[in-house]
Amino acid sequence: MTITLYQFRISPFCDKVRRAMTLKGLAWQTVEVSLLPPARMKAISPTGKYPAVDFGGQIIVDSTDIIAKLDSLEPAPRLIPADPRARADALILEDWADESLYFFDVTMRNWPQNRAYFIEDLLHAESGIKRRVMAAMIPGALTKVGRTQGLARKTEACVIADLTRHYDSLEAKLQGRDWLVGETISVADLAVRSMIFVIDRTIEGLALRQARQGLTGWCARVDAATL
Ligand SMILES: N[C@@H](CCC(=O)N[C@@H](CS)C(=O)NCC(=O)O)C(=O)O
Repeated sequence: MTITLYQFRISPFCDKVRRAMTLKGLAWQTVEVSLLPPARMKAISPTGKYPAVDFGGQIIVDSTDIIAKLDSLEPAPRLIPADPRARADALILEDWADESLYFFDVTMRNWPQNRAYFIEDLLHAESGIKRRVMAAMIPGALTKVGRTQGLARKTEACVIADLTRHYDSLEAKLQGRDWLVGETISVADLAVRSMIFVIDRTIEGLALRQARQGLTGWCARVDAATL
């Protein structure tokens, strides 16, 4: 079966799916999606969000659903734990990464001191007039997303304090353990690592992560298994 990943390369949700497929030893092809024109974004994914994966004609949208499909397609190694309590912990952590940590990416990468890097990451596949239009649009569009969710309404100091608390929680959770849930790598590790990967591309996020030994060691462990 041919597997095609439709992606924005820099999206942490797409990174999560790529890591899952690598871990499972699957082969896939990649199609980079353009942000313009907006109508085209719904050509493959009805929600206009990516990743979307075409599994031999069956399109699945949303990294959580894609990972469930990958577990049924190639059960080893299993990413969604079989044990009900471990499964609950892994899925709750995945959702926390996707719905909370993600907004630190959206908010902090859009701060003026981090923006040039962000625009470069987002627009790596674009050129010419399309690139210039998008570079002008992106900061405003992301500010709107971040303010609607709420995090981008906070001061930089408050956002950094919130991220510090989250990273302290992860550091404590990882003390004496290799993985976030149970004894093996799971979807929780992939989801959280993918978010930290993009938050690392901010000056403040990188400094907070590098100051935590357990978290940094775990990042290297997840990368060794999934990149
Ligand atoms: N819950 C979705 C979130 C995917 C998502 O938000 N992707 C962003 C890129 S990081 C996107 O496609 N945004 C385009 C849009 O919102 O129109 C998942 O896990 O796949």
